[in-house]
Parts: sequence; structure tokens; C-alpha cells
Amino acid sequence: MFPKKSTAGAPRNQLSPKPAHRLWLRWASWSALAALGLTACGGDGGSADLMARPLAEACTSYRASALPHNAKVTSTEIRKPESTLPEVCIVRGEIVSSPESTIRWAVELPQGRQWNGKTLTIGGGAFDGFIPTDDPWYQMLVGPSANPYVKISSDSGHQVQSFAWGNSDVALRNHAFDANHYVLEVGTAIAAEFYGKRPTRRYHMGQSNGGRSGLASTQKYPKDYDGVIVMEPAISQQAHQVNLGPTVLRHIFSKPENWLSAEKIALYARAETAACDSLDGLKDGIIGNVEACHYVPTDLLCTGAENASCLTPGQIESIRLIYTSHDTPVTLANGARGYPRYGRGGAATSDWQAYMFGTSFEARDSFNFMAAQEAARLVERNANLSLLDHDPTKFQAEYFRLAQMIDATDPDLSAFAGNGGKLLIWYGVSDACVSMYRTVEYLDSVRQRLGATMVQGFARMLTSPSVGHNLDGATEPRAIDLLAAMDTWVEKSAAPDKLIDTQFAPGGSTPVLQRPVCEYPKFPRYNGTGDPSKAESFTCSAT
Ligand SMILES: [Ca+2]
Repeated sequence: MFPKKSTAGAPRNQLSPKPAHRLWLRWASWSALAALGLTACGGDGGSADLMARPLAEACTSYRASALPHNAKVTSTEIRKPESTLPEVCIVRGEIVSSPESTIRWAVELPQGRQWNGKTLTIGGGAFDGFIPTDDPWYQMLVGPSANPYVKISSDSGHQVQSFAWGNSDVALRNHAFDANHYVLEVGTAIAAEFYGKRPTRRYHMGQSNGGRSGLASTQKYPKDYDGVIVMEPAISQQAHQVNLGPTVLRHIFSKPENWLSAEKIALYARAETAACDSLDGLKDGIIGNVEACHYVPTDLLCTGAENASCLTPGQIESIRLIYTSHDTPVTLANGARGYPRYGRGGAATSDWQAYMFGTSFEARDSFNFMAAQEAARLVERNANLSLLDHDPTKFQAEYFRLAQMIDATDPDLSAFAGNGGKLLIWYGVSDACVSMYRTVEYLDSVRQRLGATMVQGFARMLTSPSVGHNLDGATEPRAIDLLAAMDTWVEKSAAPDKLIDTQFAPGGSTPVLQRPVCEYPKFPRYNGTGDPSKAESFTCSAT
């Protein structure tokens, strides 16, 4: 249920076509596919012809056999090449799970000779209710490196972008993890039929709620994916609602003098950057060393009447609460309690307005406020409830139920790791929607469960400072090719330990600034000498 973003500032992945690999197949579902006769379309012997067929012809003539989970094809269509996207055959369909939940899905098939033999499931954001591959933002998120893949996505089991379906267990399960699994099996079967050969690898990539759904797959269906790319995952949505509602959000929206306009957010952003920018060794607008940044804006306190160049005590308290961990006494699934502070730097991105303060005090339209209010209305079964009147401690059982369904906080990733799965987490440190530190806590719980050495063998958490949940910030527009990095990790056992974050000149492809992408808790520290636009002038450092 966490946001889909605007198209501004999305990372641009660089085109990096990979040769098709012929690797052994290891999903249990293959035997089921064979039993269903799904390899009948050409088989290996006819694959050369099938792969060479014009895509439009193959698309028009495609007729699905019996698909898993009683999935039905509702249409096929050709999408002509546009921007960086190639021509694809889109197969659309649905799975009727129950009267309360129908999953609509789409499978995008590139021309046979361009297919790299792999599938990429794209996780959806917000409350879902739309198909990510139909949304240019999600195509931009996965980037041109995804073009040779069969792309699979669904609306997660409902067709409205609200939380009204949250009272249905079937709809909740579909949204949380089942739809992802069912549609993966459908997409795999369609790829096998369409090309006459089975996919060799299956990956998942998503951000926010789409990151959560990928992580949920590693916990609920650990054999589904060879690699899962998880960007700024909303893994603990109920903890977010339960803890932010009674604390920072109630404070911000209880009195106009506590609320920060865009102008005041910018005022604070300039002061925080001035105080903390150099802590990473270089004054470049990026707050790399966030743990050393303890700036409190008492120097901006209004001494007379409030004006545009000062902050009221209530506004300073709002900022303090953003950077404070909260502990509402409600225990959720897997023992989760509390919600950690947000990372420094979000005021200099679009995040603080989008997620904390919204467009006006009266509108109360910040995403964090609306999401917490939507959950409050669901658990109290009152569509007109104000978040300001909600006490989550009285609804422990309801929040626990939602957390058990939706939140991806199970620390036992042993089956996923045992199957050879790889987990690549990326975070913008300044995210003011989904706290990076919640995912840090989760990864610690996985280490406690499995041991740090084992976790290092299959998981990485990388971060970029001064980037928010909207993926804008001091270093945008930029590019980190997470999909290519994952594919290299899976295929060549080369872990993504030397990725580069590249900023391009506006509207161009000329790199103007590069930074190493460091593994948490390290950040890029300037070496003190060397070209500050080059990654080699920085070292990943924890202090
Ligand atoms: Ca800096």
C-alpha cells in the first residue's frame, strides 16, 4: 500500500544486454508445467523457428493452454517501440480467486531473438490496483536493462487504489504475496509456451510496496526467485501507521504553527546541509555522514513574530520528532514493535512535503498522514474517522492481523538462501516515507537468525545518501543498474560490492558526478585529494 512515485528523478538504468544462458532448471513448478503439457508449443526441436518468428505474427496466433491457477487470457496486443522500450507482445488475463478478489495481470514478451531467457516480475506500489508494466514510471524504474526480459506484473488482486478491500482475507493475501506467486507461475508458463523453452532465471524488482512484495516472496515462496531487488521496501507498514500516527503526525497536524510550508522546509534544508555537508570530507550538497549529523535548528528559532526566515518552537519540535524513534506499545507480527527515526537529508528532497507535511495544514494530504488514517479507518471500520482521534493501542488485534498478512518481517530466509536466492536491498538514506533504519533492524534480525556470515553470502544492503523515497535528491538524476548487478551476482557469483552511482548532465548521457554505492552503514567519504566528480576519489567508510 505504499506509494507509487512521480516520474521525476527515477534512476536510469544503463542498457546492458546479457547473453542468454542455458542453465539447469530448478523450480518445482517445472514438473507441474510438464504434466500440463505446457511445453507442447514447439518444444525444443521447434524453438529456432519460434524464436525467429515476427513478434506480431507470434502474438496474434498465440493461444494459451490450460494455465496455472485457472488463469484466463483476456487479450493479446502488440505495443510498438517507444522511448527506450522495445516492441513487445502483451498477454493480459485474470485469475478469479474469490468473489472478493480478482487478480488482473500482464505478461510482456519481447521478440524471440531478443529474449534473454529470463523473467522479471515488477512489484507495484501504493495500494496496488494497477498494473505496473502499464505505468511508465515502473518501466523507468527497472530501466533498459530489463528490455530483454519477459516482464510480469499484476494489480495484486483488486482494481481500486484504496484500502477498502482490507477486510477480505483473500484480498489481503493476494495483495501481500499470493498474487505475485500465482502470476509468476502464469508468466512462466506463458513464456515457456510462447518461446518453446523455459525461462532459466526469474527475478523480482520493486520499490516501496513493490520492494515489500519482493521481500515477502523470499519469506512465503522462497523458491520463486533466483534474485530479488528490493528498493526502499515498506516492510513494516502497520508499525509505520501505529507509531507515526500518535506521535509526529499528530504533532504536525494538531496546530498550524507546528506545520512546515515548502518555504520553511527549504529554510531548514539549507541550514542542515550547511551544518552537516562537510562531515563526509567534502562540501558537495550531499550529507554522507548522517550518523555524525546532530544539527538542531535552535539558531533558526523565531525571536519575534513568525516570519519566513525563522522556525517556531512547534516547527522545531516537528523536526525533532522526524529524527526520533517511536515506541507505541503495540506488538505486531514477528514481535515487531516501535518505528525508527528517519535518515538525515530528506528536507533537501521532495520527501518532507510529499510524505510529512503535505500541501497545506488544512489539507492534511501528506502520504504518511493519509496512509495512517486509511489504516485507522479500516481497523475502526469508520470511513470518516480522523487520524487525530485514533488510538492504535485499542486496536492491537486488528493491527496484528494486518501485520501478519502484509508486513514482510519474517527473519527466516534460510529456504530462500538454501535455494541459491540472492537479495539486493537499496535505500535512499533520506527516505521520509519508509525509514531506512526499519530495514536495517530487519536485516539485523535475519543475521541473528542465520548468522552474519551466511547472510553476507546472499544478501547486501546498499545505500545512497541524500536521496529520498521519491528518488530525487542532491545526486539526481542518476543511474545505478541494480538489475544488471543482480544478474551478474546470480550468473557469475560476483557480489554487487563495487557499484557506481552516476549523475548525468540534465537531459544528457554525459556523466558529471560519480560516487561509490556503499554497503550500510558505510558511506562515500572523500579521500581529501582527487577529482570530486570521480568515484575513485571516495572510500566507503563507516565513520
Ligand atoms: Ca558532503
